[in-house]
Amino acid sequence: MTRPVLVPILGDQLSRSLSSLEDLSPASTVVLMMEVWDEATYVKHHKQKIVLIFSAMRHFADELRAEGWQVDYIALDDPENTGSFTGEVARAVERHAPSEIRVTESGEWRVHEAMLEWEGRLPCPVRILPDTRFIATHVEFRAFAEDRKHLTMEYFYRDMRRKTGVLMDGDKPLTGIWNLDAENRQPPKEGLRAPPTPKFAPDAITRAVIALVGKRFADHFGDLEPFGWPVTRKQALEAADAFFARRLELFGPYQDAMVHREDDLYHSMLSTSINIGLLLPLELCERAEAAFKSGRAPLNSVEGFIRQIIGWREYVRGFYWHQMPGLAEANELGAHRPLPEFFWTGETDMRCLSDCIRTTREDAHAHHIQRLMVLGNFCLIAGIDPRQVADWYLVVYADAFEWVELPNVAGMILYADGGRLATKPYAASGNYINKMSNYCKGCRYKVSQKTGPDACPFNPLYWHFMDANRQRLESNHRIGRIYATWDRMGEAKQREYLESAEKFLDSLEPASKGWARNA
Ligand code: FAD
Ligand code: DLZ
Ligand code: SF4
Repeated sequence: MTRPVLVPILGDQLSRSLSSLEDLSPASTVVLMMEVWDEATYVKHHKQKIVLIFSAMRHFADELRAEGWQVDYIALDDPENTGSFTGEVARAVERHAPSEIRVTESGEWRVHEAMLEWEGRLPCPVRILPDTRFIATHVEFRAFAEDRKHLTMEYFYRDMRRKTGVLMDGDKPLTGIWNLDAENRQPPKEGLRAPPTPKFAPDAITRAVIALVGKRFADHFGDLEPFGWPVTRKQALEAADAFFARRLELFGPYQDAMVHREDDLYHSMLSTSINIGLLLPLELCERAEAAFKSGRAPLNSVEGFIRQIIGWREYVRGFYWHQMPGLAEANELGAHRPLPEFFWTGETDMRCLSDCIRTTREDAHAHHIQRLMVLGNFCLIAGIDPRQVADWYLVVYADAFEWVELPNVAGMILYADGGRLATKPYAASGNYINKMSNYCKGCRYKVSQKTGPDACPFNPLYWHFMDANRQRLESNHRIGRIYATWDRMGEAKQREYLESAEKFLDSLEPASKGWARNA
């Protein structure tokens, strides 16, 4: 009897076009899928994230079986389960005596390091294949990054447009313009409401996983139910259809808007499906392009959506692999304040933060501008320790995998990488939040007040941050000019700002241990 090829498929690799399955036939292959304790607890993921991954894995295994593949599926409560990928691959090698292990590279450094050791530990060859669901290869990103001090996403994005041909006319951008961001960024108009995002009622498989997670991960952050994320490709395609039909049109203009309790707005809500492999990034870009070409959506929205995916998403992935492992330790601004407890409980009078944390807890999701300009901006200007911030983001979002979370946290929001990813820190006072949201109207703090106990805390914190980091930021041409305004204020006003900020920071209760990682 010929020995089979063993193909481990991880929880974020649920695509039929996976490189490890290419050229293999069901008759000569054993697919291995593993629910393992280590992955579910290396940080204490939001309960809905675990439900999403386990349920999508179980559905994907059933789909493969229906196509004739042999799937060896290890459930979490299998009594023999060793709890780790390496342990389960070793057990599967004993069971199946494969001629070879073929695996698509992992998204995360931590797992990649473990995979590299398989070859030495196991009695068969291990082939690690590139993840061809991404558009840029590691080699292409390295070539782009070489000799550049700042990497500038925009130039990388143009390379990706050229490579894919999306929104291109030969080697020129369609209509002559690469980036239409200037037409977007509109504040929300009064009463802004978007068509709802489809939510999917749990079937028997998902209900069983919900029961398992409720029992085994009760101390993890977040609401377990209602759970409505797509867990199959069919459902993910339905969610994409709804986005293209009803929300893409206004995606661009309201991309940066925030409305109290209007959680999804015009965002696609597709990141979980893309990141675990139910949808492919390029197929979504091609559908967006088709919507423009057939007159169903304007270019500013279509280009904005495509830029998020073949621009930002690809760029942060390239950046992660280029900058690891150092990125996980980066703390260029020397920020050491502990994450406040209210990030876990949502109990704060700051209405913007409490709404963003509420949607995070309820849905394991917050949209980009909430993650960037409310939660992220707060962590930046309050000087919160980057490792604690990164843990929080990795725990709380259903779409969080380190390759995409860490560059956004260390690079985009915290400037912890010293400006390699973003050319300036995204620091802002309450004015920005007031302009782009309806949060401030109902807030106990006054956004127009600059200092004192009733002032919006973002106002003094902004100047406290600028003052504390003057040495590093003054020479930055995109932000350095702000110090002229600071200097013009005079010492008494400056002292008021700094004292207000210090008072607020002193009042923050540090997070208790145990939310993010097991002690
Ligand atoms: P849309 O607004 O509809 O955007 C479309 C798609 O573009 C997204 O689905 C996503 O695939 C991609 N995208 C948009 N912005 C980014 C970005 N900055 N980086 C990478 N991809 C992007 N996204 C994740 O997928 N996982 C994360 O762990 C994650 N952590 C983040 C942490 C911080 C601090 C910030 C500022 C952003 C983070 N993002 C992350 C990016 C972004 O916020 C989410 O992709 C987005 O909110 C998902 O919702 P959506 O699908 O409705 O996105
Ligand atoms: C996030 C996650 C969780 C919670 N559990 C599992 C699991 O039990 N089995 C699995 O194959 N994958 C899981 N994942 C996703 C992995 O963490 C992810 O595939 C790796 O980190 C590589 O990106
Ligand atoms: Fe947030 Fe300040 Fe506005 Fe309150 S006043 S919602 S704290 S920005």
